[in-house]
Amino acid sequence: MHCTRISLSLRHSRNATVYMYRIVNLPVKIELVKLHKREHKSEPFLRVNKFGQVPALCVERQKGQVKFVLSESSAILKYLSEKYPSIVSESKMYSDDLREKAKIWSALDWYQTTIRSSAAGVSWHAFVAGNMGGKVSLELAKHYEERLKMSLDVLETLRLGDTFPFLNEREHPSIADLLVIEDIVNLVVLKGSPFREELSSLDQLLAERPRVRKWRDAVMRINKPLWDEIHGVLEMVAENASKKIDSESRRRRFDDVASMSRL
Ligand SMILES: N[C@@H](CCC(=O)N[C@@H](CS)C(=O)NCC(=O)O)C(=O)O
Repeated sequence: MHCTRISLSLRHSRNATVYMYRIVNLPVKIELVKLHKREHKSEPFLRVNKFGQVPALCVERQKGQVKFVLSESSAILKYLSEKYPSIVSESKMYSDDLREKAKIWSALDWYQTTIRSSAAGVSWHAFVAGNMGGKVSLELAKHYEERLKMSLDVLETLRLGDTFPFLNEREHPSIADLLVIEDIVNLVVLKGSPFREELSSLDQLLAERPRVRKWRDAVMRINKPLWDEIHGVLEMVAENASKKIDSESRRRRFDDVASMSRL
């Protein structure tokens, strides 16, 4: 029996892989890994992926007998695109043409050292670290924000164009669009950051970069109900954190007024 199993987290930014499997309906079983419960560092998960990170693709020979494990989202997306060429060519998210494929790889490689490293740095230091038992840091969040803005400017002026909304001026989205967008839309968590007044919000970053905003909307529209289902969790986490900050600042204002009136 040959079965493909994928371990993924819906709480964090590797949603590109889930979006892709579900859009093209790949025969992959998706297992959620709860990072906040540190399941990615648990013995059973480390037996599958020794790097202790999501996503991890795991091909089992038969139940419990692992045949092949692959980490790194872009490698997983490329592997599955090559493995299921008919499915992927129907959705046009990959290509049989070497040059077109190389353009997709180029966008994926570019993303790792630009958008990924900066956007994940901002999200982590402004919000996620606080939820994972660590400390948030405005200084570090600002440092990564500078780099993020430079990367978004390259995306706006050089990687996207006006003819078609997708990367490499493609008429159809590719696996690169699905991955590159994720770290950008994950910036929604900045709503719930204690530094939200000091940092640019996702909406501000997109308002200043109309091509990036148009591209984000186009990737969402590939399958809007599915997009909402996959990204709803993060929106909810950010919204709840933001409400908590609002109510704490209302309570502080109330306490200040109460102590002034006692003077
Ligand atoms: N370069 C890797 C990054 C994977 C990654 O950073 N995954 C995060 C979730 S988005 C994770 O597993 N974090 C937990 C940890 O590093 O301990 C990829 O593209 O797959």
